[in-house]
Amino acid sequence: MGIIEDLEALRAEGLAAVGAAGDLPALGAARVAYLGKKGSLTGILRGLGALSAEERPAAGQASNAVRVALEEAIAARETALSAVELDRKVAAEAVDVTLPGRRRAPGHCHLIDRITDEIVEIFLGLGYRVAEGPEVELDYYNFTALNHAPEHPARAATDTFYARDLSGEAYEGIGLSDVLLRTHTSPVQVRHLEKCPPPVYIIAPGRVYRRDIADPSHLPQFHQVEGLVVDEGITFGDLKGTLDHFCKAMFGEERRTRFRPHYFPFTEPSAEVDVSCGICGGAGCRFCKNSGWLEILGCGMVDPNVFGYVDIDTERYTGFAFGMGVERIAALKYGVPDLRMLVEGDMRFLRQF
Ligand code: 2U9
Repeated sequence: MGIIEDLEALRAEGLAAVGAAGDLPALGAARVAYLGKKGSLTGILRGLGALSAEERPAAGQASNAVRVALEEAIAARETALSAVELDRKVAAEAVDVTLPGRRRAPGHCHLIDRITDEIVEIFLGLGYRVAEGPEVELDYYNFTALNHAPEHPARAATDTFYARDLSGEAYEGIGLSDVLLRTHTSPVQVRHLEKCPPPVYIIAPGRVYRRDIADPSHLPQFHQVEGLVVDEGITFGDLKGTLDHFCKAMFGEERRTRFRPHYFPFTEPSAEVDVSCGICGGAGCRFCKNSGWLEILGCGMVDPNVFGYVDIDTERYTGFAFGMGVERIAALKYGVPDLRMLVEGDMRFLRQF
């Protein structure tokens, strides 16, 4: 067979291979096989040298024509395959904008902060102001000025977190540091009375610390809201009316209150306040341990000894104070069986509020 026939066979075979290439890599392989350095066309061209001078121009032209035909076919096939490839990629990467999104629960205020705000709002509505103070306190403001005797059990290192005294000068009163983590927000109010003369109507929300082991009804860190009123002519009747209003605003207008005698170092007389059970309406049920009542706060008339520490004239002024634990109020309002659930950070629990 002559070289012209070889070239025509190669053209037909090459065009068929180009047409059969299903993707760009296959097309690349066909290009190498027919036009590459070791390809079929190059092989035939090497044979040109053996031809006579008359035969050579026609064979040269024919081989050029085959090369051009194959290059054009490859270029056209490349364009077509690229378009197919692009279509395939676009289809594979397509985003279905009609699919529903993944829902994320939005964050929100912790139950304890929300209840604190609710309590504070009720007293702001009565004209009280918010007072704040340090969580790291002096023994004087936390205990002494609040009429705690030096041997009062709350001062024991087993009940209160004391800062370690690095100076080596032990505090006389208790043989420890006089710096501690406040056990109530009452020192905020002592500091307020030192600075501001009556009339005083303040509410003191904040975090407090007691050396308790966490159990269903105790946490070593919890939150209180305390209130203090000092003015001329303040009576126990004002205290009862104020806290009855608070309980109705907080728990519902149908709720009743009762005051039981109690003892606190800083108030005299003192009382604990119960609110009628919201589950049974006071008839008695498991929630209120069959008593019909739930204990929610403590209160009393400010002890004159406390006024002595802050130089308030006890002939002219009287006052009342009260305090409540926010975790306990939250637990009562929402039926939380264990205070530890409020601080464990389990989202399945916290999301409910
Ligand atoms: C001053 C004078 C008196 C604050 C008061 C209570 C009663 C009280 C407890 C409730 C539950 C603390 O969280 S709890 O354990 N508190 O019962 N607190 S009267 O009396 C004051 C405060 C400041 C100057």
